[in-house]
Amino acid sequence: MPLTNIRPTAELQALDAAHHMHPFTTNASLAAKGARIITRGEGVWLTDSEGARILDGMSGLWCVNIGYGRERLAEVAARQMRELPFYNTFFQTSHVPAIELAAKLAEITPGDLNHVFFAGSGSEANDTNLRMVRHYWSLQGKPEKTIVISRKNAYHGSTMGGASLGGMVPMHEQGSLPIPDIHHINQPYWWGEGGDLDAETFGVERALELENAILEHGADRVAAFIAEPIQGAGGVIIPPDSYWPEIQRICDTHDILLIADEVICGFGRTGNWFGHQTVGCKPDIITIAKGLSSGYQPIGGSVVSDRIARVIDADEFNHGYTYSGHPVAAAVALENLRIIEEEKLVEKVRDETGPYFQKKWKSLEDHPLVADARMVGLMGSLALTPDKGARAAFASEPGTVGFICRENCFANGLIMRHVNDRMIVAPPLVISKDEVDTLVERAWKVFDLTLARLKDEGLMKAA
Ligand code: PXG
Repeated sequence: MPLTNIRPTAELQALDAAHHMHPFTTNASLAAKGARIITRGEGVWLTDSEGARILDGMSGLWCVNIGYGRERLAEVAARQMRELPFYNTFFQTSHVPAIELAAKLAEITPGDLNHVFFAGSGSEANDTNLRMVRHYWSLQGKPEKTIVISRKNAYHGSTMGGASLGGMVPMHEQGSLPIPDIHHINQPYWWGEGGDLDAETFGVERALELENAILEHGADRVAAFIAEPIQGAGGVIIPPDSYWPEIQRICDTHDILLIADEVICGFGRTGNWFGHQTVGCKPDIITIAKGLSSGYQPIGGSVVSDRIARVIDADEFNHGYTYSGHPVAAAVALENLRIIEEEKLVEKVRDETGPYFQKKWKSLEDHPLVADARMVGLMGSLALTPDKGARAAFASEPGTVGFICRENCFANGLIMRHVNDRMIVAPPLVISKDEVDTLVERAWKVFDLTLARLKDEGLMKAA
């Protein structure tokens, strides 16, 4: 077998710096420092090219739900490559993996979400959704219903459509985004933006922004509302309980389609198969990717209700990707779903490791630097703060402290992400209680180191 890391680390880093443009990275700074090169994975553990072991608290990029090193997925991929490595699904043909996977998804998704349009990623799937909801209303004789309402600080991908739907200002600043007819309302982030309101009142207030936006544009202009059940990349923002029921009421009242972006929340992450089941809403379309294949193959898709499919299927939808329903990716995804079922990973997250980790995570609030340590299923975040009583942000540029903390994590065998000054975890769903203990111990140590450095550098100041 060819080795993946036959060159010394420094040589790999030099080639990486010379030729590889990393996503969401200042490549010039990375080049000066050298990327950490990950060579292997097993369970929740990664190994780098220097042989260091790292506990992956982020499941790769929120995706390796069944953990690393699954032989079964490698075997299925090899078998499918030998049998039929590729065929398209465009011209009146289909193939076994795409058929079986679509049927399986119809089975595990609730209600009448019974139809799957495949894509290669979450971004592509959201582009599909954007085109599909507009086309749907057009076929219903309402071509002016084109506006999609989304939220500030949402993440829906990096394509033109995905980044426009997302509410990330630094993304919009590059490349003249958002594209027309996409509007953003405020997010239900109580800890950071709730002011003097109690969380539940704030949740309703933020949901009512949707109704106000619909009334402002006119319901006859608004096609859909898109949202992550729990925002992931935005900082694991868990909305107040009052938020989603109000959103559902507003979508129903005004006949606005609801798209739940399940790219992170799907496939057990929140302790149910899908995040919308956890927050209690009934989407017309869900976006899936990541945990669909546990990241072993790039695949995403849109699962669509009977109501929408009936309309879309009556006409030719001029849309599709070469790799829509790619046979190897579909076969691997199907096997991944079988593993999630056989090992009862959704139930395990809901009843065992989820509640266990949630309690441990909450205990991190005893650390002087930490507040708002919350977790749903195995998706959690906490705020680093100079003054938890005041729910204060740091005086430094947002993200300065989070970045220091993340670097400390990396140096201490733990991967956590930072979003501004929130720290995030979303470990593989196979994480054991012992591994949860290790993660929390390492996190505590990292917060100690971070606090010491903040004091040294005079950064423990509130804005
Ligand atoms: N929707 C959601 C909710 C996502 O989290 C996408 C769509 C896009 O999926 P693709 O497969 O096109 O990447 C995502 C992706 C981060 C981070 O830093 C999160 C994502 C991607 C890259 C980085 O948290 N989520």
